[in-house]
Amino acid sequence: ADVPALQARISVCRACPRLVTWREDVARTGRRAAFAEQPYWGRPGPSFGDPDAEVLLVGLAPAANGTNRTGRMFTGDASGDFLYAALHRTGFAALPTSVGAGDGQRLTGLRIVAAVRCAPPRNAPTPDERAACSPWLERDLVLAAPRLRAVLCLGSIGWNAAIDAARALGWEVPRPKPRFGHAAEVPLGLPDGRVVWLVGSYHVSPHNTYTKRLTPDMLDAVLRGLRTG
Ligand code: DU
Ligand code: SF4
Repeated sequence: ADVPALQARISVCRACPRLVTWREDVARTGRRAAFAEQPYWGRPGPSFGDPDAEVLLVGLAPAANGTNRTGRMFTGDASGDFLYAALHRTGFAALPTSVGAGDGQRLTGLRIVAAVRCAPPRNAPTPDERAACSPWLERDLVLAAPRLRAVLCLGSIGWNAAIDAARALGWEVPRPKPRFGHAAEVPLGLPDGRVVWLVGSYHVSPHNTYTKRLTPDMLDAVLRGLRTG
């Protein structure tokens, strides 16, 4: 199956009862006042970006009023504003902003996925929910694998999800388990002998960006490193 077909299957997944309830409740009755007149996506977030990407970016999970509203990864909240501006500065995104379907945004060389595809309460998926969503990440990794050079993980949950998915696929992950850190780089061995780099970055959430734990320059440096290989 190709990338759009996989995303179509993901976007109707109902494997996690708590998250199905939450994503649909927010969409029906929990809409933020500023968006009260908008239809909400209310489903798992499909990947967004270049189907032939050499870089896969792994986020944590959709935000209740962000991706769960717009249906596009990192779109409609402060995290996404910070990320797409950086993707545009570093040549991965056609536009510095991402609004939603029809805005003309386009990524080249990079595709965005998530460790968990449904918005979780308090942005905190349970271990069971992370495990339930891992097979979708594994399939996205398999589809990307022929051209893949790097997997950029935003935050430790994305980092751990990528390691778990890689191990489940039989990709070689160094032992002991590599620790997440900003600009951490770890080689993953694919069954065909190629190396794919696992790269870490602090997450683009306001918690990190407002406090300047993650600055635009820090994220740009990681993204530029991916462009040049
Ligand atoms: O219709 P389409 O050109 O396949 O694009 C669908 C969707 O995916 C659109 O919102 C742009 C995005 N996309 C992208 O970001 N980068 C690509 O290389 C191809 C599609
Ligand atoms: Fe399915 Fe993942 Fe959503 Fe759970 S979080 S319902 S596995 S798409």
